Amino acid sequence: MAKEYKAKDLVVLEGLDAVRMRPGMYIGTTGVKGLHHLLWEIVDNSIDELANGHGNKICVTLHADGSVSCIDNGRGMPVDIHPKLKVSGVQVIFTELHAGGKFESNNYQYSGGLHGVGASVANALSSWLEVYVDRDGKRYHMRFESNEVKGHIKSGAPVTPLEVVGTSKSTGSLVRFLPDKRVFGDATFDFNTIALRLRELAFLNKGIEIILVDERLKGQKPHIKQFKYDGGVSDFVNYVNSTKTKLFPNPIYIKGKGEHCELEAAIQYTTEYSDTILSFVNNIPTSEGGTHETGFKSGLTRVLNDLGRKLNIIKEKDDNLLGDDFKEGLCAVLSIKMRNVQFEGQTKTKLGNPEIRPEVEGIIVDELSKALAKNDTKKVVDAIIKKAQGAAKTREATKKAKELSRAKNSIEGSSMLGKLASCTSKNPELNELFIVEGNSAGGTAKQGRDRYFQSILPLRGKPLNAEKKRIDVILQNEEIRSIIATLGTGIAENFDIESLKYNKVIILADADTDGGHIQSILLTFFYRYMKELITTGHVYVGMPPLFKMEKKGEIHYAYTDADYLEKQKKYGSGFSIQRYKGLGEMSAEQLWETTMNPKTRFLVKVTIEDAAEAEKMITTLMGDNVEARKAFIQENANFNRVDKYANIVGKDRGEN
Ligand code: 0RA
Repeated sequence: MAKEYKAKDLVVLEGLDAVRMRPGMYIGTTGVKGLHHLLWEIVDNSIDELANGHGNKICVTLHADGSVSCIDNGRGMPVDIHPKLKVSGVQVIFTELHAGGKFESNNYQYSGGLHGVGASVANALSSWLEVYVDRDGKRYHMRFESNEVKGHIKSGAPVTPLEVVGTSKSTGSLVRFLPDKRVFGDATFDFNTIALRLRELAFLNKGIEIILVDERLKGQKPHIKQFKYDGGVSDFVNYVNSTKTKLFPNPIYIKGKGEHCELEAAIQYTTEYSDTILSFVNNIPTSEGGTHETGFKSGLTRVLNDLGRKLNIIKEKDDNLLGDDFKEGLCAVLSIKMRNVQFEGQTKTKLGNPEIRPEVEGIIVDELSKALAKNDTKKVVDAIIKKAQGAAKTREATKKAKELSRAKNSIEGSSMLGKLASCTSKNPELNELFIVEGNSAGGTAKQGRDRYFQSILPLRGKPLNAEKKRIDVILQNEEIRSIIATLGTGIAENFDIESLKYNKVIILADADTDGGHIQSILLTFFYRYMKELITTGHVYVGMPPLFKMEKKGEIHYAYTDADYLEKQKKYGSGFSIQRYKGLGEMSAEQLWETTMNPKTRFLVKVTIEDAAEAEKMITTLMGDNVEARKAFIQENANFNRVDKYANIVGKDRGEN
């Protein structure tokens, strides 16, 4: 019996060793993103417990030693012996790999979790992990460690059994773990990233209180944020719209249930032209939409057209309004809970389950009709339909503007191309386009480039926020027009990758907040109107250095703060240091050497995830309020630069 137990144990541990062998397969990357993934797996378990009605409070703490803990006041993880695996529930949770869903139990109706690999992945990739469980009047404890045994690392092995270490009057679970430096290097938890996700979870699970504590600040009080939203998805919509002008005071709230899913949604309209639909499946953001979003939109369109006719706001002679017309100014949060989720799409953030589309449409039709049938909602219906009618009117104008722009695209050297410094080569496979922030930096880049294959397009001011305007307005923006004309591909439905005139489109902006903002705006524009340019791998971000270190003719450039500290260690003291505040401070030769020469520069290839993230940031956080945007940028001043650096080390350097 004892032998058999050991054998089983071994199989389990081999599972965790497999995670360590190929972390990427389980958590995507071993960079900052992967590190946070460990925490999400742990937090998701607590959310599941609370969302199913057990408990109401979670506290996440970033400890000074680099570990992180998550406490909840749920029932406490199961401590009894698992009938098949013959070890405690706690041990199962942290040593068994779960392929989607929860381990063989119907205890939870639905459960979240990013990829359903479960908490065991956090254990596998940690130096140590400790669990405390309060339940049945007792306090239980168990500890796991990853130690080197005969030259290889045994991942997440129990080093103490699950044992009673005290008593307790309450119930709950505490998990604390230290991500392993041998896996994640120097990556650290980011307060803002975690706060953003915890806030999202608090919106999606109304009434649950989530607290985030950062104890890592030397000599300072811990940094604490608390999230609790009794209004749930409605509070979420109000938050997204906090700086916008609303068409009616309170979001429309919808709740319903079908054969395959449960649904909650909140809907509001603003005077904006863009739409923000934030959809979620089991608390996971579905940025690429999917069948639930499609069902939602058709339900919304159907109900509003019907009501418009009934109330004679849409006249008999007029056509029905289109789904796109009802999208203008729409802000909605759609959250569904379901089993057997199928994710699809480029970033696996698109719901694929076909049965969900008609089911969501049906729920929306029923529940939205009910919500809008009340007397006091006449004004609401009126406002929404008038807004959509405005959108329909510009639809025709938009069509014309597009045709116009397409015609102009084909005119080589039109007035819009005045600022472009073209390269001499006519070979699109070889040519590079640098989109450079600011006229003066543009000038330097023109002098510094290899004019045979590098073209420079300087951008004067900030190109306008692609999110804020209708497509016809965007097309009238000088900066955007010149980009479209320069690339030669057209946009939106007319986009044609075959006509692309450059192999690499490189965004070159200062490494400061404004530069980061311009970068986000350009990525949002590409994401929205030239998606294929990104998916086919043509978009890059250039990385100018932050520091120049010089000693008696010996020169080194450092590209991040960490890089600088490293080089200081490596090359010793006595260097004079120049900190570059912008591209404009570099000479043409320096810019070529550090940022443009394919042999020595750093380039980051933009992925569809990067662009989606930029878009999400612009859509959900920036809107059109300048103050809110500034505050956000201040808070996130480094704009992923360190992340980006992590992406390129040893990969894209000198690549051409
Ligand atoms: C009782 C039964 C089950 C889970 C839990 C309690 C529980 C798990 C966690 C994880 C973090 N905090 C927790 N609190 C309670 C089994 C449920 C299932 O897997 O279906």
